[in-house]
Amino acid sequence: MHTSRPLALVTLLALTLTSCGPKSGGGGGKPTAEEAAAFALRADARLKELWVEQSQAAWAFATNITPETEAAASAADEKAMAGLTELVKEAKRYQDVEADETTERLLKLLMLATPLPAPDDDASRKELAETSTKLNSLYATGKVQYKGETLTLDDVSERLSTSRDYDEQLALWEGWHAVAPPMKPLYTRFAELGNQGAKEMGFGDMGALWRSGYDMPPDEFVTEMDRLWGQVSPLYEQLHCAVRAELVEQYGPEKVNPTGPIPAHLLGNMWAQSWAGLYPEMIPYPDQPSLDVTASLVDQGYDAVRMVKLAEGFFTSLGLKPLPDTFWERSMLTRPEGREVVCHASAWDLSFEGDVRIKMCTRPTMDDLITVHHELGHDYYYLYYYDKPVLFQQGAHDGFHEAIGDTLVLSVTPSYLKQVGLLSEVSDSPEAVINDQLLTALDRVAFLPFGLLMDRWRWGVFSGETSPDEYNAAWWALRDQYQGVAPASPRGEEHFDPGAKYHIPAHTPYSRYFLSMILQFQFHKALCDASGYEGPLHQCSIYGSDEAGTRLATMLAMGSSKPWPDALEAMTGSRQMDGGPMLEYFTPLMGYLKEQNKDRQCGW
Ligand code: X8Z
Ligand code: ZN
Repeated sequence: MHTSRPLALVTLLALTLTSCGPKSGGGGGKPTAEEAAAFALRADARLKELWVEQSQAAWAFATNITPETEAAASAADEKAMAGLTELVKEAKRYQDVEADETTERLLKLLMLATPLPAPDDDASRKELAETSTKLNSLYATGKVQYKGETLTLDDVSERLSTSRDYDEQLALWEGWHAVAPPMKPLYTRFAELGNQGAKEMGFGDMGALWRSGYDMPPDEFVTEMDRLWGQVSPLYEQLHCAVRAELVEQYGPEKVNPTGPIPAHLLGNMWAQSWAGLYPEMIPYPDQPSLDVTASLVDQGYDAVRMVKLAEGFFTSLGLKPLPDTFWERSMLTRPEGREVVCHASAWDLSFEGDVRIKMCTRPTMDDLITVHHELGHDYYYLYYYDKPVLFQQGAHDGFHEAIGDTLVLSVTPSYLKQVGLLSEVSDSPEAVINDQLLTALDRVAFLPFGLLMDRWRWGVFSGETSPDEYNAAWWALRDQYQGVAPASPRGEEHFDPGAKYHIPAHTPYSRYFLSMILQFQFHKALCDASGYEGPLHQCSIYGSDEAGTRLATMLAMGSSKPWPDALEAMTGSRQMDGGPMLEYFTPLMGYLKEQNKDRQCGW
C-alpha cells in the first residue's frame, strides 16, 4: 500500500462533483474538453474516498491479522476495485476528447491506477479480493519449525545471515520455502482473475498493464530493462565470481561448483537478493577499521525509535521538514507481542493528506537501519506531494519512489557514521575504500538480477507463456540465467518457490526495485553536484546540504504529474535512465574485483 493524495483542489471538487457529475456523451454528442476535465477531477476525488477507506482497512489488517480484519480488508478492496472499474468504464467516453494536458494525464493514470484490476462481475471481484488477502495472510503468518522451535521469517532470516553451517542454512531455507506450496492453487486462480480484469480494460494481460506504467510503449520497457541490465551486469559477474570463489573455499568444491551457479541458501539471505551477510568473510582488508554498524547499534542500545530518529535527522539536515507527530503516534516500529502482523516493511499515507507512517519489525542491525531510511524515503515523497490530486500522488514512476531513501543511504559514509557515533575510527585509505565499496556492492550490486527476474517470471505467468505446471521450473531457469544461483537439490512443481518471496503473494510489482538501484546512483551524483561536491562519487555525502535538499524536494513535489523524464531532468539534467553513475561509483571496486578474479573462470 503506497500511494497518497492531495488536497484543497480535490476537497473542493468533491463538493461540487459528487455522484451526479456531468454524464457527457449520453446524449450522443461528443463530450467536451471541459466535461473531460470535470470528470477527471471527480474521478480523482472518488478514488481518494475509496483509497482512504481501503488503506484504513489494510492498515488494521497488516497490524493485527484476525479473521475479522482479514474480512474487512478484503471487503474494502472489493469496494475499491468496483469503484475503480466504474470510473474506468466512464473514462472510456472521454478517450477521444482533446483535453488539456493535466486532464489527459489524470485519465491515463486512472487506467494504470491498480496493479490488480478486477473483472466486472460481483462474484469474480469478491473471489479476487478474498484470494488476494488470503495470499497475504499465508505469507505473513508463515512459520518454520526448527529444532523444536517455532520461528518467524525475521528469526529465520537472522539465523540464515549469520550461520555458516551448510546443513543448517539448507534446513532454514527449505523450512521457509515450505510456507509457499499452499499458495500455488490460489495464485493460479488469482492470476486468471487479474488477467481477466486487465483484458476487460483493454490490456493484453496483467503484465502488459504493469509494463504500461513507464511513459513508453510496454514493449520498449522490456528493451529498456535489458539495456540497463547490459550496462551493469559486468559488475555483477565480477562480484559473483569473487563471492563464489570464497564459498568454494569455505564449503569445498563438492558443495559449491567452482564454475557453476551458487547454491541459493549460502548467500546469507533467503532469496539471495542481498549478500551483505557474507561481508565478514569477504572483507578485502581485515586490518582496516571496522564498518560493523550492527555491533555499534547493539552496544549503544539503539532501539527502533532511535534508529528512525537518526534517519529522520538525515532528511532534516537537507532542510526537509520533520516527520509529523502523528507519524510517531501511529507507526508500528517493532513486531508486537501476542498478535500476527505483516512484518515486511512498508510506508503509508492513510489519508493522502500527510497521515504518514511506517510499519516495520525493526531490529538493531545495519540492514534494518538501511531499511528505515528506505521507508522514510517513501514517507517524504508522500509529504511533499500530498497537495496534488491522488492520481498524481505517486512517484514519477515507481522506481523513483523506491530510490529516495536509498539515495540518502549512499551518503551514509563511514565519515558520517563516525560523526553520529556509530563508528569509532575511519580511514580514507584505498584499502578502506575497497572495504566500504564491497559492503555496499554485496547489498546493491548483488540485488540487480533478482530485481530484474521477479517480474520476468510474472510476465511469463500472466501472458500464459508459463503455465502452472511450469511455475517452479521457470522460476529456477530465471534464477540460473540472471543470478547464477541454483537450489541445493531439484525443486519440482510440488514446490512454489516464487511464493516464498513477499512481493509475489502481496502482488507488488518488482521492476521498480531494479530501476531504483540504477536511479539512486544517478540521483546521488546529481545531488552531490548540486551540493557543490567535487571529488570521487563514492566519497560524497550530501548530509547537511540545503542545495541538495531543495533539488530533491522539487522532484518529490512533482509526484507523477509529469512524465518521468521531466522529473528525472529536474533532478539530474538528463532524460534517460543510465547505469553509468553506478559504474562510476564502483570504479575502485571493479578494479579490485578484476584483479582478484584474473586467474578465475567467471560465469556459470
Ligand atoms: O520491499 C522492499 C521494501 C519495501 S518497498 C522493504 N524492498 C525490496 C525487498 O525487500 O525485496 C526494498 C529492497 C527490495
Ligand atoms: Zn520501498
